[in-house]
Amino acid sequence: MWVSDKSKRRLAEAENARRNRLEIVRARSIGQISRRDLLKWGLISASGALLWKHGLNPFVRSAYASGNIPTGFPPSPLFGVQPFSTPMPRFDVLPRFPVSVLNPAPTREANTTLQLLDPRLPGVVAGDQGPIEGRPPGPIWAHQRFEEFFPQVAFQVTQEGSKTNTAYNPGVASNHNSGINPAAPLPLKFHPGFPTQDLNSVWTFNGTIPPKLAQVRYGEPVLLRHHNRLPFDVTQNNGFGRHTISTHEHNGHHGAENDGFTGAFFFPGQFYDYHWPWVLAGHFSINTAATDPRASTPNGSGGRMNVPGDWRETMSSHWFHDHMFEHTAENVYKGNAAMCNIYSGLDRGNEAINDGVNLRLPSGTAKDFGNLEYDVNLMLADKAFDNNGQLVFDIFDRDGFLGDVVTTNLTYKPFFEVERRKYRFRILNGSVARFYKIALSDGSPMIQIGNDGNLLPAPVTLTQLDEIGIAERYDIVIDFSRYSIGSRVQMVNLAEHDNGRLPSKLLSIREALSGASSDPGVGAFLEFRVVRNPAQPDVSQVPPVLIPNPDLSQIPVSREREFEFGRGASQPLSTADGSASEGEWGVKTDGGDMLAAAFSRLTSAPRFGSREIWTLRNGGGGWDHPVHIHFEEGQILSRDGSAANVPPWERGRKDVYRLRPGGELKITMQFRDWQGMFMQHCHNTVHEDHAMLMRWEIDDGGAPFLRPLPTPLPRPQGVTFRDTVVLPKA
Ligand SMILES: [Cu+2]
Repeated sequence: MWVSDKSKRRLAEAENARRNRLEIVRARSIGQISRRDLLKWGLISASGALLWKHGLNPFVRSAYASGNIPTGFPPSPLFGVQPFSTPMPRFDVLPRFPVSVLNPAPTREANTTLQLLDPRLPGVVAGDQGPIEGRPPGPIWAHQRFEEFFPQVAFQVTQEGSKTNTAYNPGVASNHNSGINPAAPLPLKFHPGFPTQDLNSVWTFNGTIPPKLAQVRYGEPVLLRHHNRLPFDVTQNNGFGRHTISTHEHNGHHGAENDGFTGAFFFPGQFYDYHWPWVLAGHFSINTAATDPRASTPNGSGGRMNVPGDWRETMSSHWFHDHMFEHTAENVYKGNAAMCNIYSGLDRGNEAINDGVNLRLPSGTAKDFGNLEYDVNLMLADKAFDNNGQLVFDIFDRDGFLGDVVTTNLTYKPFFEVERRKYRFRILNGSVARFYKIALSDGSPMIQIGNDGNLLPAPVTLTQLDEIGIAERYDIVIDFSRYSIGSRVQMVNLAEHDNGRLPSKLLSIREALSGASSDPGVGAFLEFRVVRNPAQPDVSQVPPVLIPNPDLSQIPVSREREFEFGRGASQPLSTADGSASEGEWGVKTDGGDMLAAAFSRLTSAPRFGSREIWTLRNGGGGWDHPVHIHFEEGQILSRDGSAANVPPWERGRKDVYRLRPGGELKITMQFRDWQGMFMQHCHNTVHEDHAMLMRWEIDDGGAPFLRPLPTPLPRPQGVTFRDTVVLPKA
């Protein structure tokens, strides 16, 4: 490509600006400077935009000719790599261990055994000691009903810097993984033609790629022991990422001590035990005698075991990721993201068992449950790289960071070999701020069967999916039997961004494939190659009825609340102890002030066992917010005032609610089974970090809970607690 001298000069300027800018990003990421400092120095505006000063703003659109979006950096190098030149790795299945492998054994209350602390930790001097587990101590943070739901399966994972994967387990034979030999060591690269990531450029589960998959089933409680092996020294982060973490099982219906509360983070050298009981919502109030065969779980030998709870609350596709206060975007982007498939009698991951309950969705037949041959996890995430090919992130785009390299399962533009039959794809938008609108390159149909954790009441056939918001999951079925062997068809992104606030334009398939978009995230990002007929006939089904919604009409509504998500937030609380954030994005509750996040502030306290209606309103038309409410999925009652505006693919249970520009949603949810402090926030994680997040809690269901709950303040020497500030209408 011919580049003029002027363009070269401007690219050099941009590279220089990038370096200056990254110095500030780095200083901010390790707590050396605050937003207030940046305001004082005149480097950012009150709205959070980095000002054009001292060469700090490298984004000069015209410098890059076409093909750049505001990553905040010059275009990412692609090292001459061609699209669709490498296979897409399937997720790396986490081994399921007996709990007896955990040493020390898990405990109901946090394990406060002391260890010597590393003096590189913040606020630590040689000789200091601190607890081995980072979970806040005492009865309020004990695992609820631990003995009743004593874990039967253990996952043991680390968070650590980039290393080569020598234990890859895709869970399928290599002919179902595009021929990848799992025994071959897998260095941490986003494409075999890209450079290996430096130790502290990428921090993933177990330090490796592909992303990890946990396979669980209802009625089988799990203990996930998460070891923090990130650098003790907070400055060892290659420019972004915070070494403290809190792991959120996204939409888990678990006690809050296991929810990855943003203020319950833990330090390098510590572990945190997350207890996931895997009960159906309504466990203690509906179908308590477990007589309904639809509320059930695979028994391991082709049959079912009934479980209590409401079968219409059965969930299928989760993910888990970091929730560190003010640093979630950096940490998730840096690699803290995994998926979790939940199996049940209805959705057991076996397409052959014909028992009148099993929906027989595409999966496989060899195992009782959890077959992955035709049930494929896809994680979409846009990334950006510096001149050396190392992952970079820019916290100064407060609209929302956008990468210019779209990856699937952390691989740049891969291909995936398929058979002529039906496949299920569990698609996760694991990006920071990017929405995707997915179509197939030939315009042929896909069948959407799930939205977020839940299967829909009925499948929906679409030639273009809706824009999938950040953290949303769309489960779809594609039938490749319509193609001949040798055919290729691509998954295409039609949603063009020119900033992180929302998609700027939706393109036709032809436009998206033409390469004319200024957004390199647009176009084909994954290629399916139809390589053979299936060895066995495809016996999978997509039944016309999947999982209907629970009927809540007989359950009284105890309270209605209103939340407005917008810009111009204020922070009345001190930020000195780290529990309150500055930031322009905020949440206005029940007509009060637009407030920036503080995890020491209780905004709403629904009553244990109650049902409420929440209105979620977008305070502006110039942005979209995918709002995530933790703990129980909800039903959308209306969109912009009318139930008719709720599209068929949003009529199941949801945990992320796209507000759409200027939009308003009414949702209803229940507050059952478990207690503690939870959150509601925008899942554009830049908005979340700056500071569109609020704490709510269920605290009146009896001992040991208190109203309000004390706020944890983690330190390496141990978690202390402070008083909680309660909003008057909470
Ligand atoms: Cu947002």
